[in-house]
Amino acid sequence: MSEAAFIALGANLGEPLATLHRAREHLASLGTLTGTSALYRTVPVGGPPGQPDYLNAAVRLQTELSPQELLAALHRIEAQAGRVRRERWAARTLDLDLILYGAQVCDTPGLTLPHPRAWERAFVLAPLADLSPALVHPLTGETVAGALARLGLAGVTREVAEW
Ligand code: PH2
Ligand code: MG
Ligand code: MG
Repeated sequence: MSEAAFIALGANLGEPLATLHRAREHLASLGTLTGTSALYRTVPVGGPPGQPDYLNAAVRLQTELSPQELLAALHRIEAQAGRVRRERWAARTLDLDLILYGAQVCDTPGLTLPHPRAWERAFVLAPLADLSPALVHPLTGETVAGALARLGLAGVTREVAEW
């Protein structure tokens, strides 16, 4: 049985747009891409000062992979993009976060679903709203559009619709 997964993409080192294009191609090999958000330029949230702005986006992937298999695949794609894990929230060539996997809820050392901070971050919610504004958080019931209205769009600029 396949499930709809929402994956957030972020990059702020190297050549972010080329990296996101390559990442989307890799993601397409994990199932069927059924949606791609617009591309956003966003001010870094947290982490060391002086980082470049991020490019952020999101995709919807219909996949037969389990959440754990999908997460492992996301980590492989990050590694292929030259991701080096240093301090938390440091600048990175590529970050692929599994935001939602159907309505599944889990909290294990390696994987928390939904992604624990997604509904507090406009740089995740703005791309998600392009895909599914009425999508609800499985635990709180808050929609993506509702959370985005609550947070506002400060620091998040829609760059291009198609990329
Ligand atoms: N990712 C982070 C921390 N801060 N800020 C922006 N604007 N975009 C991101 O993707 C991002 C961030 C941790 O993954
Ligand atoms: Mg992240
Ligand atoms: Mg991550």
